[in-house]
Order: sequence, then C-alpha cells, then structure tokens
Amino acid sequence: MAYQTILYDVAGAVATITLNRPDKLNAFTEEMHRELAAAIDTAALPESKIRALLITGAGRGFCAGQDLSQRKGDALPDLGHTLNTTYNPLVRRLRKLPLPIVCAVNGVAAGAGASLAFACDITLAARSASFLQAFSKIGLVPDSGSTWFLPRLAGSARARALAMLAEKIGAEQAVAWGLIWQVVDDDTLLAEAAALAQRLAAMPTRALAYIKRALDTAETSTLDRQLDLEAELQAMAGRTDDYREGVAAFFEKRTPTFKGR
Ligand code: LHQ
Repeated sequence: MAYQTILYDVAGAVATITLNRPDKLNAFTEEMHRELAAAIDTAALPESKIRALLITGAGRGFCAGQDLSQRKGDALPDLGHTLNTTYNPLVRRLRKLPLPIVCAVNGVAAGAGASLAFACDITLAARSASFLQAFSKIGLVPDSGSTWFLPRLAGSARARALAMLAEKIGAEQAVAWGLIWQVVDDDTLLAEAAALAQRLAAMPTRALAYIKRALDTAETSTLDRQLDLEAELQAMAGRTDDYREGVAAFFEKRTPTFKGR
C-alpha cells in the first residue's frame, strides 16, 4: 500500500513506521490515523514475519498531536467521537499488538503525540526532544491514554502538574520521571532505536507478547489474579519452541536462536 502521511519500511523482522508530515511536526490527520491502522495491521499479519515495530517521526518533530488546522471550522465538534474512532483505536492497537514496540522520539512530542510515545513499549528520545501535555493550553483534557499513562509512569503529583500546567519538559527530565526508558544523542537516536528493535526481533516473540499482556493487566489487577495470569501465560510460554531452544542453548553454552514460535 502506498502511504501519503507515513513511511513503512521493513528491515529483516523489524517494521519501521515514520510519521511523515514534517512541515506540521507530524501532527495527526484522519488520513494518518487510517494509514497507521493499516500499517500496524500489516505488521501484525503472520505472513509479514515482523517481530518488532519501531515508530519515529520525520524532520525536527516527533508528533505535535492533533492537526489543529483540521479543527478550525468546527462549530460544535464532537471530540469524543474523534477519540472513539481514531485515537483510542490507535492506542488499543498498539497495546494489543503481540509484538514489542520501540518508539524513537526525535523531537517534540505534544498532545496525543506524547500519548503515542507513552503507549509504546520501550521509548527512547533524542537529547533535544521534549514532551508537552499541550491539551489544557487549548481548553482540552489529556487524551489518547495520557491520563492513564502519566500517573502510572510519573506519579500523581507530576501527572497533575504536567496535565494542568502544560509545561514542556526535556528528554532527560522525562527519563528522570520514568516517562520513557532512555535518552540518547540526537545523531545516534535512529541507529540505537533500530538496533534495539532488531535485538527485540531476535528474542522470543511470544514471550515478549505475554510480558506485554501481563504488565498491562497488572495495572488493574490484584496480586491474586496476577499470579493466576502469570501461571496461564507461563504455561503458554512453556509450550513454545523458543522456550525449548532457550533451555537447550543454556546447557549447550551457546547463543539461542529464537524463531518467534
Ligand atoms: C501544527 C501543529 C498542530 C497543526 C505544529 N496542528 N499544525 C484529540 C481529539 C480531537 C481533537 C483535539 O485533539 C486531540 C488530541 C491532541 O493532540 S490535542 C493537542 C494538539 N496539539 C497541540 O496543541 C500542539 C500545538 N503545537 C504546539 O504547541 C507547537 O507547535 C509545538 C510546541 C509542538 C512546537 O513548537 P515549535 O517548535 O515552536 O514549532 P511551531 O509551533 O513553529 O510549529 C511548526 C509548524 O508546525 C507550524 O506551521 P507553520 O506553517 O507556521 O510553519 C505550526 O503551525 C505547525 N504545527 N503543531 N498540532
């Protein structure tokens, strides 16, 4: 499929989605949402043989959230409908995707652009990147999962101030507050993120998918229910070829070759 607002590239078992509206700091449009959904679904197809996804942005920004120029003429907009039909399905798609997702935040991540970065599994940012809960500046509420991600990642006090004050924070601060995994130098961000995605793509894919599921479920679970879920997921992991390979490689003192099965 030819995309207009994103790029979709495959290298080995890694698919890279690049948000590609650099003049608008990769702000989301309806078309971009349609294309993102199609690209993620393509990566998820078994015949695509993709085992890790990388998301980044073209140009100097990562993603400036909703393209506000699409909103200028709205008299009585139903933003709930917009969320239900575009942003929320995107966040759900990413969280339910049974593949590890690396996010390389190459510049500013604002509004739903920040939510996108938080929704990924392992988020790296360029040292010069920044994060901004832009919503309250335009009379809106953090969305696309930000009210769920922020307190869990950074704690309630920081979540409230970030959401209400809409102050931009730098990448180093985002790491210090637990919002993202690591900061890397600007000129090595993409290479490091790609190497990380390749590393994940060579790991036991099904175990990584179960880890995603366990950790997401844990957010709303009790220890008791979580212990049951771990037993269920471990039972499934224990039946994979990759588990057998992992144990065999351990005893043969060699590097395992995982197939994602
Ligand atoms: C933009 C945008 C943008 C259009 C930069 N739209 N053009 C969900 C449901 C439904 C509706 C509402 O929203 C949501 C979720 C959301 O995401 S709400 C939050 C929407 N996003 C924002 O409010 C952020 C708006 N942008 C900014 O505050 C700044 O642009 C940031 C801080 C991101 C970057 O600032 P600068 O580095 O100074 O860049 P800039 O402001 O000069 O922007 C560069 C160009 O990109 C500029 O266009 P121009 O033609 O003048 O060069 C901007 O107009 C355009 N742009 N964000 N969201």
